[in-house]
Amino acid sequence: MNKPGKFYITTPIYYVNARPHIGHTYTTIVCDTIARRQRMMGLDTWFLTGTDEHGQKIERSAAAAGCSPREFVDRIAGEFRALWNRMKITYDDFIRTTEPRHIHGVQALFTRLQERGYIYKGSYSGQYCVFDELYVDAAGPGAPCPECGRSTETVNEENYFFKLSAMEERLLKYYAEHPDFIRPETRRNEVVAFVRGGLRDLSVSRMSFQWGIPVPNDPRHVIYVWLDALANYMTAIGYGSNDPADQEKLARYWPADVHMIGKEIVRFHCVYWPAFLLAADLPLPKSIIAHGWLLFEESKMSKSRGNIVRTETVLDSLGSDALRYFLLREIVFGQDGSFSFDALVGRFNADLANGLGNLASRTLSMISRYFEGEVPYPSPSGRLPADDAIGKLAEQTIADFHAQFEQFQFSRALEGAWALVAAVNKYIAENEPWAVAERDDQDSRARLATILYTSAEALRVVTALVHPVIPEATAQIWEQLGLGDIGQLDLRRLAWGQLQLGTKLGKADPVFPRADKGTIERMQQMEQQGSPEPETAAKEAGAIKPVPETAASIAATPPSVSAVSDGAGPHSASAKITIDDFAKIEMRVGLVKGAEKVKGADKLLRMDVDIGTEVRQIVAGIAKAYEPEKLIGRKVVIVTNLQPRKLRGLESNGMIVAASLGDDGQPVLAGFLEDVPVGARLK
Ligand code: ME8
Repeated sequence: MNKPGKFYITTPIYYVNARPHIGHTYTTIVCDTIARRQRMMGLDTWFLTGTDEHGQKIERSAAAAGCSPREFVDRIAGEFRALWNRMKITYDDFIRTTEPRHIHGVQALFTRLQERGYIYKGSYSGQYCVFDELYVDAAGPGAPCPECGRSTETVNEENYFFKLSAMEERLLKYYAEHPDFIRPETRRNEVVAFVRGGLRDLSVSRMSFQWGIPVPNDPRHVIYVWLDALANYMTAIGYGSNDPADQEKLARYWPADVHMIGKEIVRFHCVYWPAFLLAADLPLPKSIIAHGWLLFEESKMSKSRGNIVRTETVLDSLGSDALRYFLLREIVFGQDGSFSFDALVGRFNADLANGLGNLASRTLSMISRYFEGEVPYPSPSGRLPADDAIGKLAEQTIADFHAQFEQFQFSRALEGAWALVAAVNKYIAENEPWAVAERDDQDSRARLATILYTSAEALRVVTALVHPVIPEATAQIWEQLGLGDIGQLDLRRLAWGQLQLGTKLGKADPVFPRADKGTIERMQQMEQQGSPEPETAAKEAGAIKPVPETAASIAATPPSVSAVSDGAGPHSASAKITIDDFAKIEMRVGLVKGAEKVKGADKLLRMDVDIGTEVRQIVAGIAKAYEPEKLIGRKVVIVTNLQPRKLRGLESNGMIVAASLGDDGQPVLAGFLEDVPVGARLK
């Protein structure tokens, strides 16, 4: 179903059990870039993002944070929105799954599936992974989730089921007839293989918790969080509403052109979502594009692994354009890619400050100096092959850039644009306009005009092409070129030679001041110090899994919500956990055998702690409060069954328990008045 002239793109709706990090930002930047470009290509574009706010994981996170689910989701959803606003992400709508419009839409979809005979009542007995919100084939109580390895929980419930098994053939037929439906090819093959392996009916309701959308006419059940979440793509544009304006919007934009997702949620988007839509007799999205993971220290950046980079750190240091450029240029779209501060600063200086920034400032300042700030016209006589070569390269770059962008090959497209930047910088160096300007004859004046026109025109072409990627800097360069508001540009018409003679330049200011040597270290320090993470404890408790946590983050956690509280914070009754939950945490008496400061991290201490059975290395954020020498020989409390995590390249194998005082979370270590043997368990 083709609707020419419109383009509808979505990000996943992000879980609100963790604050946004650079992984979420990556998907959002990719979508924002595509949306900006499609608008510049004249398409009526709708860009949707939002937050996924229901489910057991969120309910537990809120309980652990000591607030109501409503307060909790409002706060974190607000943080996502604030970050996107700060980055000037051009989303047209932000859907929250707790909004009435969404709730009505999901219930309407559920009813429609029921009426069409695809939902029936049965009972489910098996394992459920709360972290993935996924029913899994796992051996029994507590068995690890095959997807993520975390403990699963046993569910014995009366449930509503969706007849997924009935959709096998239809899905396979659909994939075969729509080769572009799932991209890239590798993901498509995985999905086809998965469906060929056989589909079982899917439980689409839960009874064991409340924080969800009630099943219509049976409010003891809430609707399965993935059926709830996936429907956002339609409810946000009016599905389920009777308002004619909503219906018009739905008819205008659905089906979506692109659902952009990370590769770990392919199954939900490429099997469940199309199955729901086929069963409901609704049109399917045109394409689902799965990108790879952003890795940090070789593993997927995720809050639960404790290896995230906060987006704010990069924004505060280098700005949003730098991050956008880096992520799109450095990562081959579709594949996993590593994030590092070194690479970020390296690219910033080489490509933005020295490359594009330098081209802009030298070209504009020479036009100001030699032609009183008015674009000179290239003289028809005395042209050299080098002048024409730049024009040809620019034309080729425009064509390639468009083709590559359409294929989501962002890094190749940018590589091509920067090859043009490098060629023009080289052209300027070789043609030495400053030397030509010294000569006072008419031919030299004409030559100077040609060199500067050629440079300025190439700058204009690159600026227009990369505007969707680095919108702020390019808007400035555009103004400095005297071209006004870049938002008015029609990218379809971009061609070589459109810069008008006599265009009056605006005021020239450098757009990318070089990052100095200290930038990397400052960013590392900002990450080290972090910002208060109110959901840290919450998220981990929500997942009910081993928690890679150390006092480093506890110390940075405000008391009211920290894993260890000074008792000052408000804790509601809903914050209670069962004795079984508590029993999962193994705490033992440890003896500090050695302690030293971690180089370059003023908050961290590295300790060797004897826990009775072995000596563990533990890294904790207590260096501001404790001298290392004074800790040696001290008995402390260690959480011993946490997954190890890396801090500053050092593995921390356990967590030291501390109270957290005041606004800055000053840590005070837990200890004993009586003598206790090393290795004794706390219960
Ligand atoms: O899965 N690298 O939400 P979520 C690249 N609510 N992308 C990453 C990333 C990383 N390290 N970490 C996160 C959910 N992302 C569901 C989605 S949609 C109907 C429901 C991005 O908060 C990537 O897009 O876990 C990934 O798919 C998404 O965030 C997962 O966000």
